[in-house]
Amino acid sequence: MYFKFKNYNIIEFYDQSRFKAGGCVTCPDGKIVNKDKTGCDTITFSESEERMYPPTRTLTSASHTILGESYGYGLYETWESTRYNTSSAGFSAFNTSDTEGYHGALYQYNHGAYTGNNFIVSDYKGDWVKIGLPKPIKLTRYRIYERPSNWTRAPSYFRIYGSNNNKEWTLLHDKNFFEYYSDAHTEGNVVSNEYYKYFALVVNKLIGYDSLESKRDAYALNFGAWYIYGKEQSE
Ligand SMILES: [Ca+2]
Repeated sequence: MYFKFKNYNIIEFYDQSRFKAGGCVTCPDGKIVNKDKTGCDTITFSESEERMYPPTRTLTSASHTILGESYGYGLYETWESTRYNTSSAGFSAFNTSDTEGYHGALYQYNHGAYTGNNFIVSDYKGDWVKIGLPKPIKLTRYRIYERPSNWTRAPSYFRIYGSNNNKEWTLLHDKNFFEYYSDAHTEGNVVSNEYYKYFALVVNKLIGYDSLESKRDAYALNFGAWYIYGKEQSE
């Protein structure tokens, strides 16, 4: 990783207050410095306010560039484990005018419980949606909205993972109980000290698993929207 802070560059990043600095006007290259207590200067570490990613909910394809926004501009990439059809692929979870949203392949779930073999990390199975952001963020919270006409197919028990290489994943959130609010969303806060460029949502059980009504319809993952909130590092 490489960061630039004021008049010198951060070569290695140990935690939020310790860095190895190089290319500095007044510091020797390779010196380890502290955020507020340094031998040469004070590094001001800052991060943005919590913001929504992507900044506009207008993704129309698996590789979509957002321009003209004050933050979060650049390339957004999405992937999905299975899909019902091309218009309901992973990107549609990030397009709010499309209430149908992401729709996985049929019969991957039985009465809301996952029966397939897809995963992000092998100890937790489920259909999944992944997104790659232009810049890493520290995930702070999320919201997931049902598709109004197919609410029993929305995520109920799920995990959220983060990655910086789209290969190795860190578990950030594990929701293992049913919780939906009256305006058809579930949400949660996430405590994470790391910045990640990729996020994955893996769904093991659908609302229909706990619902007495329309339980039989819960045989595919389908939801309207996934909102991601986080903070990015300021330069
Ligand atoms: Ca949508």
